[in-house]
Amino acid sequence: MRAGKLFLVGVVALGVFRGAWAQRFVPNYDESKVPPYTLPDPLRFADGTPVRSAQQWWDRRRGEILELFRTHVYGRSPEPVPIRFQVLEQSPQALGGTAVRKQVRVFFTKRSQPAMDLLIYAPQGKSPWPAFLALNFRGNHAICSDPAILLPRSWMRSGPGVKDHRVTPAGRGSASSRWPVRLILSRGYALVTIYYGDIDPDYDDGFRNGVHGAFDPPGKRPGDAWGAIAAWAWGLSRALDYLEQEPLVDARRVAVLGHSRLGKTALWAAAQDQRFAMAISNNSGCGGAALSRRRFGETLWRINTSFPHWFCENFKRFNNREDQLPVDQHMLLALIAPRPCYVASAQEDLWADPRGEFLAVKHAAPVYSLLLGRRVFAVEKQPPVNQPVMDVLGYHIRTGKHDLTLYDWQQYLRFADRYLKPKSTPAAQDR
Ligand code: GTR
Repeated sequence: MRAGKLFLVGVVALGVFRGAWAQRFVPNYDESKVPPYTLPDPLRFADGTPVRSAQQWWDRRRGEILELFRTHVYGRSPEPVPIRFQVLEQSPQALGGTAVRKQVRVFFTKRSQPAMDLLIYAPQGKSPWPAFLALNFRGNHAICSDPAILLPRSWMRSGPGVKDHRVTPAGRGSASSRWPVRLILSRGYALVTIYYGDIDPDYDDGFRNGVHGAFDPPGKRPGDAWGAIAAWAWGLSRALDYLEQEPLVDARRVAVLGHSRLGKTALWAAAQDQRFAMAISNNSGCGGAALSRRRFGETLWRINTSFPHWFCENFKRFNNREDQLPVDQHMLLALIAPRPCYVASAQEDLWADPRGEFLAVKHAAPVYSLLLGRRVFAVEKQPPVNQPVMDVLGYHIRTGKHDLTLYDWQQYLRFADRYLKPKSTPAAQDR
């Protein structure tokens, strides 16, 4: 008993100490203090020889880079599993008779837990529709005030309408500013969203709950075991498995989108799963679109200290040793090539290093150019605020804070109009 108590006190003290330590971190926001760095070249094999053709990229280099991210950054996910699903609810006359709504529970195993609830809104009329697939932070019911949306049953961190980590109806519509549902539908897209905590609750529990608990073999976790970001990304791929059998959605025209930690997740999902036709990273920052070597704003040490469960254990070896990493985040974007990929920053979101996000796009561009046989994203300087650049790689920095806004969505819809609408799917044609 005594030893147990002592242990508990120790663990709590350690937690407090770690928290205080993390708080003392002073981020660098001064461009002149960004250390000099050399990025690894996505178009050179591990042995230093150049990648000369698209064929060589597909045959060897892409696989090498994917392995490096699995081993050192996000960890290795389990193989896909056959999913089961149950349609929980549907209505052909949702949102005041303007939309089709469907809610589907997807199970990863033969058991009832863990399971994720997909909320699908589609325009009325002739399906299948191209779609945005996006995880959400606060529950499906928070994206819109539609009273028919089922409440999540999973653990949720404190916030509007959450009591003792359980969701109450008070949270309905509380995140609706991030989800312009009617606009998305009016433009001819479906929206599919899932509460990310259904896949894996976002706290450091030693990987016991969520899909980790269901799929991790017993015993000590290896250094490259999947972290939470990899788990959420794996869940997105299982959602796409479901969408392949969903008549409302054209699974060959799905853009995977995410904000912040879920932007990191969207990128890793698209990098691994080439069925995603498009990737959209909104303010994803460190471990997402931002170059780690710049150490501007959030650094690897800081992210691995504040969120020890997000990446694989091996990633922590690169805390304050960014130059030793065999990859940087431009190579994550390169893994998505030649599929359309859009990265968005916000001017006041220095923590996420807007310039580092832009530079990752720029340094991924040579891979796109090689695969598409033309110069892609010929942009030398970071564009001014609110002036998006849209090639098959897209980028904008908008005014304002870390958030997913209507302005962001308006650009994503334009981008999707170019690349996800029939007659204009260059990625599909080029491949
Ligand atoms: C921050 C974290 C960022 C970003 C953000 C979010 O605390 O430092 O990397 O992921 O959370 O997801 O909201």
